[in-house]
Amino acid sequence: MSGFKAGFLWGGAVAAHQLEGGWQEGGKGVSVADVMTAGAHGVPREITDGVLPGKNYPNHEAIDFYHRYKDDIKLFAELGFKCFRTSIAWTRIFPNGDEQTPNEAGLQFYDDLFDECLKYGIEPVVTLSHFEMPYHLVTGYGGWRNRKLIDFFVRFAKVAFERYQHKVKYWMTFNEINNQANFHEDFAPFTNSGLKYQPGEDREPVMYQAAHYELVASALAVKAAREINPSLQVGCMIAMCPVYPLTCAPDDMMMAMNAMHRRYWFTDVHVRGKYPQHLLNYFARRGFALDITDADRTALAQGCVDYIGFSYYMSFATKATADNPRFDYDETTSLVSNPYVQKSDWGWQIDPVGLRYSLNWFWDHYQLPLFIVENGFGAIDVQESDGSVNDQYRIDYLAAHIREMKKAVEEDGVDLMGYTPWGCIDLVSAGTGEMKKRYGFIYVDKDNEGKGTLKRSKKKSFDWYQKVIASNGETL
Ligand code: P53
Repeated sequence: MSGFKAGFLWGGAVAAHQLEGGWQEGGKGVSVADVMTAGAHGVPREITDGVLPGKNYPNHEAIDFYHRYKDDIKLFAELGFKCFRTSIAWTRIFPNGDEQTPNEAGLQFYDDLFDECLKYGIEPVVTLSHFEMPYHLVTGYGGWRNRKLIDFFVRFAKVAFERYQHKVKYWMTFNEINNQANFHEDFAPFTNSGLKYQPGEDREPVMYQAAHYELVASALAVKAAREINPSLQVGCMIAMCPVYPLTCAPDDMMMAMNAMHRRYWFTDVHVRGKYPQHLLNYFARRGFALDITDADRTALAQGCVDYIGFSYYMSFATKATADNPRFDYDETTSLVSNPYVQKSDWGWQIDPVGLRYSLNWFWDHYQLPLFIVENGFGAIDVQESDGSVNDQYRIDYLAAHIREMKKAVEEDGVDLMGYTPWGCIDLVSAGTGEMKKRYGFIYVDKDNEGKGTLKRSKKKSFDWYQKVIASNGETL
């Protein structure tokens, strides 16, 4: 007997900008993903001033899911998916983000896409904002540093809830909202919040302000969803990389605790509807004067999420240093390598036990249903001359994580709703813009330079995952 509950949501996850392509079709506007070039491991993606000639923008075509979704969903059905997590490209619905009325062609595209899923009994799970906000909101408003974005997002969310309420039950507001805790790099502030910093600008308070507006917008969206249709379930989406102390030295433990505070306070606000005191004290100590109103506090309290969606790829480690007596966490300098785990080719620390730990951490803190909406192994696949891809390493990674997830459910008693491995079909990497960092059960013939037939084929992991789902996680 499997410990996974009846109706456990086995599936796969993607995001619109990473697979759809069709960046100018159906009236779609330019998104932040459309102005990011391809990078590589150690080579950041360039964020250009608009779309410039001669640059390689991998998201413009991606894997052309926009035209091929029917065939791809057929393959998902063959895998036995119970659900399919994708996002709605905000720019298909509101091309510039600040329009009063939505773009009907964009709305129709997602009607057709969700219908295609439902035809096979696959339940769509939808993220509203997954690293693809309208670029116009960056150039015209400064991104989420501007309070006006709350209204634009809530308008978008309401349109989506109203239109798809009978097709989509499970929603998430902001993908990996806490990535921007890494505010010294340009990637997360831009993809999360459309933030571009001035040279020399104090980045940290800007990040907190943007995150605050997003949390208010998220809470208002949750409230709106309940008013539109009480059966809708709206979750948050957190990037979970648990931060371990490098040693059991008490100061290392304090450093790890503070790192967890700085990365996961977002969850506190989403779930409990208010800021944790440690963060308010930190704002006071640093002299951050943020625009947080009484109306915002009321909104946060009235818009607590129904479940916690999270991604899990890796764990982090940290240690205290003599020059940091307050244990302040800075994601670009505070992390150290964990000597007990292996790393992927992209330096991500592989740690299946960390998934069990993370499930327990969330459950102990919040007692809300949990949904693992991303997990996976980005790797270089080799297609043999007969077209096959022997991705045993991916099977090993996923099986090890599912084993730990099972212990969290069966032995530790966490309430887990489902599991959707990332990039179930190969797609454009968010972090690097590469095609060669692959996650899929389905291989897509396309390379980093954008060349290839886009033909789909099944990898070895396809048959494996099909059996995992069919056995409700018993056959690994
Ligand atoms: P890529 C960083 C750390 C953890 C998850 O990532 C992250 C990131 C951002 O790179 O992103 C999530 O494609 C994200 C997806 C993304 C996936 O993880 O960089 O929600 O959009 O594709 C994997 O290998």
